[in-house]
Amino acid sequence: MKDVSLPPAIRSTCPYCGVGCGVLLREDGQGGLTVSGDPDHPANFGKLCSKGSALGETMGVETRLAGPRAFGTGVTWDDALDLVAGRFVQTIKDHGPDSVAFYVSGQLLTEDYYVANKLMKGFIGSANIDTNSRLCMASSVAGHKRAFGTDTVPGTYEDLDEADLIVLTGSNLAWCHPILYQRILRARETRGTKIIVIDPRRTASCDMADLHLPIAPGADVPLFNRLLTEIAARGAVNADFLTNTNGFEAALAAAQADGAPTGLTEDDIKAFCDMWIENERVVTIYSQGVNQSTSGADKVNAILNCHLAAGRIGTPGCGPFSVTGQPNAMGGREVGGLANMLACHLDLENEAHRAAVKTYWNAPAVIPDAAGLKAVDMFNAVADGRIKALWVMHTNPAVTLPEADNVRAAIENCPFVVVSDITDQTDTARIADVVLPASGWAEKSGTVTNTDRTISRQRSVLPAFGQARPDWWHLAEVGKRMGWAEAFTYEGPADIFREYAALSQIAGDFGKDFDISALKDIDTAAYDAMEPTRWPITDTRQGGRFFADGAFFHADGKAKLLPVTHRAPAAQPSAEAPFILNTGRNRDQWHTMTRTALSPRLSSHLAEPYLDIHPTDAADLGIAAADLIKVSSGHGGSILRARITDAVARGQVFAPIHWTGETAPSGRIDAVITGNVDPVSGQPETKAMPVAVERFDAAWYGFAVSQTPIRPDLPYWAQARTTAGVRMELAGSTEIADWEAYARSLFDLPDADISSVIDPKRGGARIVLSHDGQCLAALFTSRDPIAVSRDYLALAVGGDAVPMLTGRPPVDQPDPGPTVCSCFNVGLNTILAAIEDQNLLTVDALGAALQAGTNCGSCKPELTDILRSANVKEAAE
Ligand SMILES: Nc1nc2c(c(=O)[nH]1)N[C@H]1C(S)=C(S)[C@@H](COP(=O)(O)OP(=O)(O)OC[C@H]3O[C@@H](n4cnc5c(=O)[nH]c(N)nc54)[C@H](O)[C@@H]3O)O[C@H]1N2
Ligand SMILES: Nc1nc2c(c(=O)[nH]1)N[C@H]1C(S)=C(S)[C@@H](COP(=O)(O)OP(=O)(O)OC[C@H]3O[C@@H](n4cnc5c(=O)[nH]c(N)nc54)[C@H](O)[C@@H]3O)O[C@H]1N2
Ligand code: SF4
Ligand SMILES: [Mo]
Repeated sequence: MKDVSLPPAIRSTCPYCGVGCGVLLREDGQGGLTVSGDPDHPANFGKLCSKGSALGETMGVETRLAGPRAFGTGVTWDDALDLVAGRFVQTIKDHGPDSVAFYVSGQLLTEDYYVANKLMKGFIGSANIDTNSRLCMASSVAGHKRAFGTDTVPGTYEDLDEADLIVLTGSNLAWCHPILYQRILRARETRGTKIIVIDPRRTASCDMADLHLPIAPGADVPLFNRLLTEIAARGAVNADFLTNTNGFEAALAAAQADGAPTGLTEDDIKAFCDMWIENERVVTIYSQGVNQSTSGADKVNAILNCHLAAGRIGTPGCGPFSVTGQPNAMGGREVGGLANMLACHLDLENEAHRAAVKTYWNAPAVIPDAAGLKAVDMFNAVADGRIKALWVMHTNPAVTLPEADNVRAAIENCPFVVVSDITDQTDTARIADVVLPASGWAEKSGTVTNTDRTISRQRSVLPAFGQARPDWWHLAEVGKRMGWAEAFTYEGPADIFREYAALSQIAGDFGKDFDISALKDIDTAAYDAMEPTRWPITDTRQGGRFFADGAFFHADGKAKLLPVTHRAPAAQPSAEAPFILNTGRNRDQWHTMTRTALSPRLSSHLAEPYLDIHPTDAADLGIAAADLIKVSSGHGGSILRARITDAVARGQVFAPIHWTGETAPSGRIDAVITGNVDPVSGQPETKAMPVAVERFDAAWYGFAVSQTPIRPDLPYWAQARTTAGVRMELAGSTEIADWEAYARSLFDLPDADISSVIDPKRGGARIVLSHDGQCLAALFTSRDPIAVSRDYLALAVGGDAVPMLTGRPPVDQPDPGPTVCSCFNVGLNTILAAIEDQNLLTVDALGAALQAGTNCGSCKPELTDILRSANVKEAAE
């Protein structure tokens, strides 16, 4: 029976990755949300991954910014907006339009993004608007444009259901697009789809793969060149389809001449080519292992060359498939949010396009005819004083750009910096002059476009937090105050969307692919009710795949195969920096963690920053498990926890990107990475950085739990939320004479009751601070990496102080161990015990026994791994 007391669910879209899953949201009556998957959304049919399932826990009242702030104090909206508009106007007057810049984000809604682009390119008259998509999708955009004459993802998600072979290259889909990965696994079960993973690391995505190719970092071009050579040699070229293309001969000649080493065995390469050529229906999915490279655009074209040559594009189960990272990475490309695009896939360099857009916007400024500053250059220009006023929206560049410490210093020294964010507790917001409170995703309305061109609505379900306002409103209010009231007066997002859809008709009339003009007269009620819908959306065309008909978007209507050959990563290992640092994502965290770190269960999957290093390398460097490691380059260093694993090859190390000044100041991995960019796309190389690696010699190591967050002054600390407060890893480089006094000042608890066991000889201490017998905080230290029952202690704070002093759970209270399944909160120790007690052999059996892995399925690869090693151990015993 239906529960009539529940408010109706509102359909919206998950604000994290580019899969673009539909969610059903309900107010829980306590200022929060309940979240479930939308069974009717074509991206996910009701399923959600661990991050999507935990959305309700990440609303973060305690970290939200409630009102505008300027120069460290709260101000009214009017004052804040006047200040921003005034400073931008003055800077432009004194130094010209190119002295200001916007740095925006693929997480903005299309309506926000559209207004930002219009304000900068049409009214300020500069192309200095770039986005974090430069760090993410730029190489794919460049590759698509070179091959297709347009930035189009040809295929749809249905292709994943209908393929015979799926190749993942530079994509850890199992962790980064989990719902698509689950979709592929279903295809594998139902129709036997084969999976190949090309990745220097063995990732969770390799778990179910038929073949893992541990490619040398940066060697995708020679591998796909080899494939193209084989396609030609084995008669797999589609001669009919080739008539729709140019450049095949030159591309093939370049491929044949390449021959650069790939780091793979001849058997592996042959197996790859055999499977690719023998399976007619093949989808090649690619992501940051391809894009984030100084040869990123060439890698994309090497992949596209193969699909074009074989004519495997735009038909069911076939095609190259660039998966987008952020929820609206695609929408940002459509509105022209990048410094080298105009709007609606129109081109800055094209005079007719510029004139049409200028007329349509009734724009006063001369629209620039050349690209503005791309992200890395933009922050170089901030550093050297060319940019004097900067507005950062919905992104955290002081953490996520290469040379992050230099970027942070540049922002600090810039004469005027505005940040629009939901919180002011970020590395970037902390150093801004003005911080404007943005409405969070569940409080605002608009549209996003996902990886397969499906436009979905985000709908507001909660009232705005404090005085927060949507990002488009920040921009429009500033635009009005800069003197352009008419152009920036919008009632709401529906107004903006209509204007945008009408502009897309102009693009369509120029022969562009991006055309949603059938929606240009949509009324606000229909906009509010809009179902997920895939573009193009015109009077004659709705959704579908591109290019099967051989019609491309270069002037002659043909596609282009490009001659590309291997270029090694820009920086090469040397005696000073012999290791190659690769970076990427964790399953349960989103980028700089401003939202996901608020969820205790997401935070317990991997609770601190780490460096994966091969056992032989670790042994050579005298690094033991759980030691700390220092990685460094010429301009920065990071201290991270050692994870010794043969998932990385010798000579390579891997670190996650998520930790910041808020959560682990030494874990800011982009401080180590140099801003070398792809010459075509401007995308920085963040996956192949030569670094020095050494053991970090700490005087002591510690683990702490506390009811309230703290910010210690130590060379290493990492903090994660728990349901009881926070848990922290610590390391110090000076000897502590009085541990009790140290603990009191660390937790700022001068008057708490204290009990302790001190072992000065071993540099060890166990200290519990309490009030009325209830633990407020506890600290455990040792000269060596500390062994205590972390997951027990993390939950015990706030409870009875006495048993905690041992650092071990009482016998009747088992320690669950680190979380593996975050949906049902199942820990490693619980899983190991169940495997042993109940003799479990399969992931399904584990699911039946503990529920682990039965909701989103994101932890299934780890469960397989645990089963494998547990059963191997048993066999050996
Ligand atoms: N959980 C989670 N999911 C996310 C995000 C998140 O923060 N957390 N972020 C979203 C965003 S914005 C993005 S862009 C996507 C990114 O999604 P992915 O691109 O899948 O993720 P990454 O971990 O950055 O990198 C993918 C893989 O590239 C491999 N790689 C490195 N160098 C090479 C190489 O030279 N060749 C090849 N073939 N592979 C290489 C790395 O080892 C890594 O496993 O994820 C999205 N989804
Ligand atoms: N070394 C290395 N560096 C990388 C990468 C890598 O793989 N390796 N990946 C790169 C990639 S692909 C990406 S996409 C970037 C991501 O990097 P960023 O975009 O810098 O990271 P986020 O944490 O997503 O930043 C989003 C910010 O927006 C805020 N926010 C949340 N909701 C709203 C809202 O509604 N409005 C506003 N105005 N703000 C909001 C959040 O609090 C947060 O501060 O990192 C890049 N950097
Ligand atoms: S796969 Fe997960 S993070 Fe991505 S959109 Fe779906 S629920 Fe959100
Ligand atoms: Mo991204």
